[in-house]
Amino acid sequence: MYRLYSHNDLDGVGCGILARLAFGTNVDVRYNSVQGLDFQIERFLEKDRLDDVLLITDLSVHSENEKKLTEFVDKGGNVTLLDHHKTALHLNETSWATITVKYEDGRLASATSLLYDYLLQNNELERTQPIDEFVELVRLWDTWEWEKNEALKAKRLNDLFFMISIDEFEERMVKRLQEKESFSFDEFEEKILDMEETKIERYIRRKRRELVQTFIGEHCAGIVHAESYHSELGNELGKECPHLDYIAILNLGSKKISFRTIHDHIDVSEVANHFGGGGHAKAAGCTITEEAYKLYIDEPFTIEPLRMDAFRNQHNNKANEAGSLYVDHQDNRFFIYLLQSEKWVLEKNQSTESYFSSYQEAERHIKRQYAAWLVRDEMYVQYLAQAVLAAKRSKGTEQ
Ligand SMILES: [Mn+2]
Repeated sequence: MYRLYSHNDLDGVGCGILARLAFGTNVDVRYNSVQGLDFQIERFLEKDRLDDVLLITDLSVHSENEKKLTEFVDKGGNVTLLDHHKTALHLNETSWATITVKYEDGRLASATSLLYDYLLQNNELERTQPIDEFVELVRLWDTWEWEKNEALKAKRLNDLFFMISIDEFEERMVKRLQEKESFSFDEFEEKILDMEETKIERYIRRKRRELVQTFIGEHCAGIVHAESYHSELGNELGKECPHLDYIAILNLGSKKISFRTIHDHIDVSEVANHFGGGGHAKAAGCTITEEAYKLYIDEPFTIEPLRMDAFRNQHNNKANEAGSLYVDHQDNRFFIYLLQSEKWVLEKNQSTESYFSSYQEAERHIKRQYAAWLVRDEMYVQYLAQAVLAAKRSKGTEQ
């Protein structure tokens, strides 16, 4: 009997699907959370199943289980662990684990792609076009390579994974990979994926209007309360407001904060760490401690949401050398214009505040310090007319 213990995300379940294709009913597949695997392994080892073939994918074991698995293998047990997480690299020292973060050609590995290679090498599975495509989509998703390759199909595969149960997903995929000549979504799936996409877009637009910004420590943080779609929200809000160092997404029900950043120079795992949490450089989380409650909920509670830049302007556009006008909640007016090559002037209420070598730097400054937004054309025209008039009048009094 084969046993596959894998992760309960798309990459982990991708491994389950490949195992199903290779071993049919002769495999017992269990999906675990990161914390759940060690418990599952302990139960397996207690039964001392020397006839079984144990495969562990997309997860790693703690040091005590590492020791126990080595003992189990030494007395004849059959164990293979395949993973691609950097944190598991030390397991390469054992005889039963292979951790591959990157392929030789530079592509990042995923558990599903590693298990596919393994099954092909051991002649447990035959290479086919649809399986190739499916494995590549899972790999693109799990390694985030889909973003730069704009492989939307990979994102949609993961969306589908979350919309139906794991059992149904597994069943649908196994059937498709056995029967079809290429991998695609069926009509029903396309329909619900389109609906889901629209729903996410609307959700993000609504949440954008609730976004507030404040300085927490050295960082300029965007704060939003949301229960769902944290990855999409963090990504979209981050891209729309690149002056924010990171986005903190709060869920009061679960008492959790998710941190997301689009910037390479920000490490949100350090932010999460400060409150006893952890994660990756671009995505991390923690529970809402008393300190975090004060900083992310209590103090920002009275801050007005960050307004959006006017987007249908003909005249008041960004990086306009003749000038762009912004305001803030205190009704301060900010005017940015080009004085000479690489010298942009920032005026606050018509007196020069500072100089910047690029428009982007000037805008970043007023957005971070004042949460200012680009105003609509009407206000821009009014502002310029008043400035012209004021100049004429002051000239008139001189004469
Ligand atoms: Mn993975």
